[in-house]
Amino acid sequence: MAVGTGEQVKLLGAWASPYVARVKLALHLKGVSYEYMEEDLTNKSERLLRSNPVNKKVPVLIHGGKPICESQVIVQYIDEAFASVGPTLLPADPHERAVARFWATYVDDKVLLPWGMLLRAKTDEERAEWTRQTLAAVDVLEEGVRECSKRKVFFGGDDVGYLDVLLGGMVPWVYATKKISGHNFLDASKAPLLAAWMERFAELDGTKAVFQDVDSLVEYVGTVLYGTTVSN
Ligand SMILES: N[C@@H](CCC(=O)N[C@@H](CS)C(=O)NCC(=O)O)C(=O)O
Repeated sequence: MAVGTGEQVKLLGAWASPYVARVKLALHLKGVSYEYMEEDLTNKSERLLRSNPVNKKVPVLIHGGKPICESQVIVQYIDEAFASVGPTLLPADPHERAVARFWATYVDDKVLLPWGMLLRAKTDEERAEWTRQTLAAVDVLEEGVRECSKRKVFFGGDDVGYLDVLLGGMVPWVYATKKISGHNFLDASKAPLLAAWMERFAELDGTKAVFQDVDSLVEYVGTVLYGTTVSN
């Protein structure tokens, strides 16, 4: 049962997914209980195909039998549907809300995309190019979030907010990527604000319950993305 509504909440996910992790983070931070259903993405269930017929991807949140797709949309939905419980994730001010959404979209389009390609790269040239693009995007992100964070503890202010949750899904992947490629994308010398934020975020009780084991992610990249084992 979900806190505050009485309607059942189900999450279709895949354990390694940073997009699924952000939805779990939002549910945990809000204190919404839910049933988690792991999908085999090589053999998608009827439930997934029926719930997300357009993209056929996880995460999908099913609330009271109705599916909601796309992690950013889901996190916003959780904030609105469970407004009476837990912290409010999106800022109250419309402009601040728009800025948080802007950077969330930037993270997906400009940071996660080349990062994912880097982890799938087959040649050194490809790897170098995707690394360059990811590092360039992180540079822009560091400056952008510096503007909107107003020197508060989290991007949401004194408490975790929308952008924290969206970036938070990447945290275990930052550590896994470092083990795999040697690159720490949120290195304190290059992205001091993001690096300090990551340490604070990783220390929260709610995040530890959600974060994937880093060595399992490293193994996942070797066996699932490459089809071989990566030594770390
Ligand atoms: N934009 C989507 C991306 C979700 C996504 O890429 N999910 C991956 C797992 S990390 C997936 O379901 N892949 C299955 C497929 O592409 O067939 C979101 O934010 O929810």
